Amino acid sequence: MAKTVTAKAHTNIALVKYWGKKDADLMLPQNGSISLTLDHFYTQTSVTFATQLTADEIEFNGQRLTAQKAARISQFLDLVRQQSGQTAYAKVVTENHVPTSAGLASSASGFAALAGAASRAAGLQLDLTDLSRLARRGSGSATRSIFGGFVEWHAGHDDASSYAEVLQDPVDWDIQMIAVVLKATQKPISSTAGMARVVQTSPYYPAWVQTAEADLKRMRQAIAARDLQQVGQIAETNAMRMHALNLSAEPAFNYFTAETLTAIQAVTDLRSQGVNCYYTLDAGPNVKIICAGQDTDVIKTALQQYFEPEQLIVAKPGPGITITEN
Ligand code: 2P0
Repeated sequence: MAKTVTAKAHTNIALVKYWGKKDADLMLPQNGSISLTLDHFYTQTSVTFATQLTADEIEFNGQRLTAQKAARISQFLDLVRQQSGQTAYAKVVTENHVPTSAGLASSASGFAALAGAASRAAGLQLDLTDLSRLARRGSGSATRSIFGGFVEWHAGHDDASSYAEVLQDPVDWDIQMIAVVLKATQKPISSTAGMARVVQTSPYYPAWVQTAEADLKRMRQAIAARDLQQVGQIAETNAMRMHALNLSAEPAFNYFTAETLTAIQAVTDLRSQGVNCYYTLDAGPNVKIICAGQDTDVIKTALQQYFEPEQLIVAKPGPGITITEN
C-alpha cells in the first residue's frame, strides 16, 4: 500500500523582497530576502505516489486544477521523481487555508507544503536546508516558508548555495501584521513575468540589487534588536522600491488599486498621529500593516472608516513546516 504523507506550511511576507531571478531554471534570485512567516494563512497538502495512476491527479480546495496550474505542479513532481527514483504518478490533495477572497500569495505555502509531502512520500528524507532548496524550485518565496518566524533566503550562486534559514524563531517580542484584504482584481501580470520584465527593462534594476545588500544587513540588525520601528521603516522603503521597479519597467505596470492607496494613506496618517505602524505590499493590491499587538484596536478602528471589519485580518508570527506520515 503506497503511503500518504501530509505537510502543512505557512505563508510568509517578505520584509526585504525577492524581485528578479538570475537563473530561471534553478530559481536563483538576484538578491537575498528576509520574511516573516505568519500563523493565520497556511496550506495543507497530502501526496500519495501510486503505480495504478496514469497521470498526476491534483485537487485544490476540492476541485481539479486547471491544466496550466496542474502543469507547474507536475513539473515539480517530476523533479521529486528525478531526485528520488520514484516512477509512479501522484495523487495530490491540497487545502489552502487562506480566505478565498484574500488574494494573498499562496505559492509560498503551497510549494513549501508540496515539497515536504512529495519528497517524503517519494522516499526522500531531506533535512530542512535541502527541503528549502527543493521548495525553491517550485516558487522562489516557498524557499522561506519551510521555516517559522523571521527567515532569510540566501541568494547563493548555484543550487547548493541558495536556501533559507531561520534568523529568529520563536519570535519573542510583539510584532504582527494586519492584512488589509481588498477587492480581488485581475492581476495585471504574474509575479514570475513581472519580475522578469523588470530585470530586463528597468534602468533602476542595478540600484535595486545594490541597495538590497544594505537593506538585508540593516534588517538583520533590526530583527536582532527587536526594533519594530526599524523593521517597519526598512520594510516599507524596500516595498516601495520594488514597486518603483514595476513603474519603471517597459511597458510599465503596477499592482495598486485606488483602495491600496487609501490603505497606504491611512497607515501614514496613523503614524503621523504617533501610532507605530508601517505598510508593505506584494504582487497584488492588498496592504499588510506591520505593527505591535497592543496597537491592533486603534489601527483597526481607524481603518474601519474605509474598510469592513472582515477585510482586516490579524496575523502573528507562525511556525515552520510540519510533515506527518498517515
Ligand atoms: C517575495 N514576491 O519576496 C516577493 C515580493 C512578491 C513580491 O516572491 O516566480 O510566487 O514563483 O519565484 O515567489 C512572489 O513571487 O515567484 C514573490 P516565482 P513568487 O515574497
